Amino acid sequence: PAHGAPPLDRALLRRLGFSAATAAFQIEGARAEDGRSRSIWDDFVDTPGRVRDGSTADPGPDSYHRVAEDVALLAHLGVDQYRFSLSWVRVLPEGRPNPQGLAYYDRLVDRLLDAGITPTPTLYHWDLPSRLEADGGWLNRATAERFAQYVEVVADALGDRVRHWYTINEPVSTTLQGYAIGELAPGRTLLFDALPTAHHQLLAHGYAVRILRGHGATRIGIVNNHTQVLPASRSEEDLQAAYLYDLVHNRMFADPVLLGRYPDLEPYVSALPVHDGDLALISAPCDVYGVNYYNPTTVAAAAGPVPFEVVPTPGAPVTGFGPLWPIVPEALTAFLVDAKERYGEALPPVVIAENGASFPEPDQVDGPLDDADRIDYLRGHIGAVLDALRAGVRVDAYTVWSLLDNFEWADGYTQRFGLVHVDMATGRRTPKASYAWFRALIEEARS
Ligand code: GBH
Repeated sequence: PAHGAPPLDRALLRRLGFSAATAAFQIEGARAEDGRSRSIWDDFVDTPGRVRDGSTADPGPDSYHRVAEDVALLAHLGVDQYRFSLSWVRVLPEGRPNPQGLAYYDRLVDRLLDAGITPTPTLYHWDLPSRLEADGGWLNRATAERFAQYVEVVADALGDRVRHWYTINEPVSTTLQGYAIGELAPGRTLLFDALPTAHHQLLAHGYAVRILRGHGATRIGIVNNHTQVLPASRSEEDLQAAYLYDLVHNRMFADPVLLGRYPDLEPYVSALPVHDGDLALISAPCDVYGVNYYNPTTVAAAAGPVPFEVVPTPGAPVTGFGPLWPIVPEALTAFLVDAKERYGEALPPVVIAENGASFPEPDQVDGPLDDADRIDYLRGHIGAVLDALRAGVRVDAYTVWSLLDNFEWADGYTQRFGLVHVDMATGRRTPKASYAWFRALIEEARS
């Protein structure tokens, strides 16, 4: 309960940096402005039937035109860092640098620095240029090389002021939901044939690390989406299914980065297009390891081409996404403790790069929304991070998804994650009760 829970331990809270996150396509709007070209998400939202409410992310929160307002919200919140993403199609719309697109990120970075907030941009949060998808997208190794060219441009433009970078956001979501089952852009349904997209995204990460190091970056990390996997029962079939799901969802993306090898997942791993030297590049040391964490996943055996299925977690309350989004803060502690045990010294300090929840909320408000359920969720999960600290896991920072209500991909505006409510018709921002709560928490940690 929002008002009855024990207070969080201040000595431990002091050890964390605090941050809030967004992503370019989800907040910027202005899809056709200043020379921006099209990404796979433009194609996805312009295809009827793909997005639940038919929305197109434009104007959405319209952050392209509201830099000052967004930075003021961050400054008042008191965060140390702001995690946003850079739009590849603004920066290199036709494969050549676009000064107007770069100028937007210049303004944002300068305003953040003026406000004493560390910019921690993500290089890639799902908006692949359409022209690259036409050549196979992440199925094509050349996309990783194109990505390296984009990173050079960004690092040249911002590297004098930006030292902290995230490379790729949730490659697992792109592989599984984008290319395997088609719920996200580019909407392909290749099932296990999607796995080369995992390797090529990890390769892109490796190129980025090398380039950013050459530009003086001091804090680099990938951002993986992790979940604690729970078998639906103790039956041999369900245990096997849960093991496989953990390999595909968690370890396929963590092991190569942290250990320099893929997990044993035959016959799929030997089919990966790995060239000599790739794994050395992919596993070059990073300074932090970004973890997005939302919920545990209960997995049962299934018949069919994919031998597992996700099922509801018994006894757990759920978020606005429904039964497959259970709220179990202890599962975050368990995941972090397991990761420490599995990876040992190979695991750099963890940054929780996203954590948050959507609940049914109105499109319009006339004052601060009393989102007590979000406060409970955040308090529970920050408490779970403190428990991980107690257990000796190195956690560096905690990031809320999200600063603002925004375009929630295939769910459009039907799911709202913000600390700040956004009226999508007018762009008007109204901080929710959770914003005031998070602000007070940061203030307490700093007092
Ligand atoms: C993260 O994705 C993303 O990094 C962020 O952009 C996103 O807004 C946030 O989390 C919240 O979703 O049909 O039940 O699968 C996590 C992966 C992909 C999970 C979309 C939810 C759709 C709901 N998300 N998915 S469901």
